[in-house]
Amino acid sequence: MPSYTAKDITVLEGLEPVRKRPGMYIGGVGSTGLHHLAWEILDNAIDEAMNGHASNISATLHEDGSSMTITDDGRGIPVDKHPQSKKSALEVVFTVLHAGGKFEHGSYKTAGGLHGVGASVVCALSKELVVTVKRDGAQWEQRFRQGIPQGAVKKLGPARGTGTTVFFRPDATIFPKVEFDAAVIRERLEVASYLHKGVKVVFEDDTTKTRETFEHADGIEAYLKKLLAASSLRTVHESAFVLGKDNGLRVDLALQWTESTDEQIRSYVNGIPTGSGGTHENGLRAGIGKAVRNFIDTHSLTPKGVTLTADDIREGLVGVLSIFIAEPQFQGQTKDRLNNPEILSAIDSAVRPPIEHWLNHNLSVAEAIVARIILAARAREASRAAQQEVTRKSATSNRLNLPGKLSDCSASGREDSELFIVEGDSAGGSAKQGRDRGRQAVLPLRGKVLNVESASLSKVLENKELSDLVTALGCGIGKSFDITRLRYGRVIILADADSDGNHIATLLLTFIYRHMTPLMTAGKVYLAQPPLYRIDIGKETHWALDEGQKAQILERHGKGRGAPEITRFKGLGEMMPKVLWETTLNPKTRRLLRVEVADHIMTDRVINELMGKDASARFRFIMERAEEARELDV
Ligand code: 0RA
Repeated sequence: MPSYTAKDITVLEGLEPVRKRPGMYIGGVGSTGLHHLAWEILDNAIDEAMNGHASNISATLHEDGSSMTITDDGRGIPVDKHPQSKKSALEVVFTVLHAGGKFEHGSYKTAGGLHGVGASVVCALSKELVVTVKRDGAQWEQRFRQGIPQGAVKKLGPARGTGTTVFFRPDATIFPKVEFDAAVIRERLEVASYLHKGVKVVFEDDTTKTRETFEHADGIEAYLKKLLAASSLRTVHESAFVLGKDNGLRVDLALQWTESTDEQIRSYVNGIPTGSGGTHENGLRAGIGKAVRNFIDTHSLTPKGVTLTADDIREGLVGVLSIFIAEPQFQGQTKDRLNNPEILSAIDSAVRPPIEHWLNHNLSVAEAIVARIILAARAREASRAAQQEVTRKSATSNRLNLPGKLSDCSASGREDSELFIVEGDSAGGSAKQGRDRGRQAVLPLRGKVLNVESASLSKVLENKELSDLVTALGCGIGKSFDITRLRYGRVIILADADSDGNHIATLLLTFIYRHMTPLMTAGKVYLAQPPLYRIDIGKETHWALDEGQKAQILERHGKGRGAPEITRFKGLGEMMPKVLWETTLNPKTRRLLRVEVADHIMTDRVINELMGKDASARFRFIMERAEEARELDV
């Protein structure tokens, strides 16, 4: 490696544009932009480690929550004078936009972050930034404010070893909120320790006085293990497929087939989490598909009469993919989908031969995987007929096929229409009378809703309550689910505020999550919030959703106004239609919880574990979901 000194750094431009238009450089001045500052400094430290010069990184979130220090034990940023500008290299790195080794040929390779390139942006947007370097037998320091050096780099005294420490405090005149989120930082550091195996990453959170060390010799293989353990999914084979490649393009991959019915791949580009459908993920899918198909064809393993689709091959697959490329381009609403077209075939051809090789050299593993794939194909073919039947019945055009119990609304099919799924006939009756007939439809559910977690799809479709629901929604089910045919803008579960009600809501949520996932991920599913108490104080009536609200209302309104009268509702069925309208149905006064799926792997775990036999556990599940759900004032 050629020696790298200050003369290798190209001078580009000053920092005024960064302070004028911070969004151009960090994507905005909200929380994401604020954390971007930390990622820039962290990436520089990680680069130093990736290039084999550092093995320890530590990040400290200081007690104030709005300043950080990031340290690495790498070579230390050069402090010698730049021949043209007469400034230290350190100063150039922190005050000149785009200064850094990355764009220079022959200096050193960086696959990951920007190695100094983003440092000046962080400096420009920090009220205070202090760099401390240990190298050449001494400790050096330079201080900056809003990107302006407060003097030259100075020698503090003799020191052993090498390394770089950057303290920075984001500028409150740029960022409306300067507090970092410790959980976000922790997650990024933990993932970094998996994606860069062997690097020891320490997180010191002085806001809570806690300290954690992340270090994984097995890299993303360990990451996959952790994800699988957390999800409690059963695996189809013992050890994962693991690939670590670095010839021009660095690719790390760990794959394992499980009994899950979905495919879950986490992907990263340059250590940054990426969304589904990027060119790297598509390349991976193509590569896996071709490798497995080749193996199956070579060994003539397809049974007569079965056709294997790409989805069958990847059903149950859980994996982590991490790649490092020079100039990633991102697309999509949240800019998290990789868009570099050349990456598709590059990843495809990087993963296909090794996967095929692995299958051929681990025949018992391959056999288990192929059996899993054939099972997926058979299950799909067996359920297709049943699915088509239900889908046919639920065709939007054919209102005659709607379930008899459904009280439809005249606006069905419109975005502002709502379907209330109501537990029990008497509650269903109140809802029917109390609703806005124009916009609100009611489907009462009578019998037990089947626990779909332990039932096959054909059993699910035999269940009257669930098949009525499928028909009312109009989208079909499973792989033929088509959200564009949804007959209502919102689907609202209305169940009693007791443990039975929670149980039913949980069963319904599980059913929707398992067989109509897009309905949930599109944010169409809500939980109604019927009150548990009516509190009459003088002439005023208040409603409370729970004990906490009851106490609050009594505290706020009950003082010195005679004895309040408190009624606890035994169930929705007891509520007069007018009361149900006022408290729970009327969009102007009600509250709804939107059910959101934050993480498919964790949701799988929660459902697998809690939909077992333990009723109290089910109860907890729904309570947790409700807390995660975002509160809406609609
Ligand atoms: C360029 C050259 C050299 C070190 C670095 C950059 C460097 C940058 C950062 C940013 C955070 N930590 C860092 N550590 C090192 C050194 C070249 C040499 O010593 O030959």
